[in-house]
Amino acid sequence: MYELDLAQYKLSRFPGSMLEVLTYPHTILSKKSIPITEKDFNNDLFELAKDMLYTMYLSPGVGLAAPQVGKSIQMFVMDVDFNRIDLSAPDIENTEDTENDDNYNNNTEAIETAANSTPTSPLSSDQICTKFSAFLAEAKNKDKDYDLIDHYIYSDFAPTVLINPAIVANEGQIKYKEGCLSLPGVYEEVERSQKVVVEYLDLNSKKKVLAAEGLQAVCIQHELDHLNGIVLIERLSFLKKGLHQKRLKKLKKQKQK
Ligand code: QAP
Ligand code: CO
Repeated sequence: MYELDLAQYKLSRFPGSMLEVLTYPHTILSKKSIPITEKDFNNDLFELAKDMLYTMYLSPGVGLAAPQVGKSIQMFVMDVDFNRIDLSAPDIENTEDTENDDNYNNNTEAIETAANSTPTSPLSSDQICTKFSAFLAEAKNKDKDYDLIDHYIYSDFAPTVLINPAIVANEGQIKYKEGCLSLPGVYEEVERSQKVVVEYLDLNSKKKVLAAEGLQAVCIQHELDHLNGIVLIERLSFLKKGLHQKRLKKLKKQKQK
């Protein structure tokens, strides 16, 4: 049995290593990925899922599909509400989980901020130590699973691995500003279903059904698109697509220099 549950994440560095994320326009990103068969459920698949989760958490992202790391197979990982606290950044308002709607907005903002920010007033190592001690005391008090990597504390993990996923029902509409690790700097509103029911296999080849709404539903549809060779940019207007293509081309040229 492959256990990729919270037990692995508790009080130890979470497992895995960083994979290279392919960026648009890479040919693999436009290919339809192939279903995973019974013989593929082995340790290699488990290791890949582990590394994909690790890469997703550290990026940080909320979802990552196998084609994004160069594997054209029908698998993606997601976790839409883990916590990541930057110890080296001055305290920002700690928004508690209130209404779901607020939550979605906070999450994309958090992704956006983390991606674009260069800390302006980094704390001294002493201050970081003090902050970490305070967190540690609170975490132990609440019996909370957490992990410390660099200057970040990660907690509230709910890693999910979806294999051969298929949406079997959907309902409503939601507009959400999406990003993608394969499209650096693209944050655009896309319309999707507000609720979806997805059937998939877990890492033990066990059939699962998940009913999701809001951010999680958006994530499932975004990642399923990847498995079908559709990148977020394809869902934008002709004009926006052109602008982003131009910008991404420039970015790639700059990186090569
Ligand atoms: C897809 O995307 C998604 O450009 C997952 O510099 C997006 O995790 C599902 C990210 C929105 C639901 C809602 C993007 C991180 C992360 C960047 C991501 C970046 C750093 C994207
Ligand atoms: Co994506």
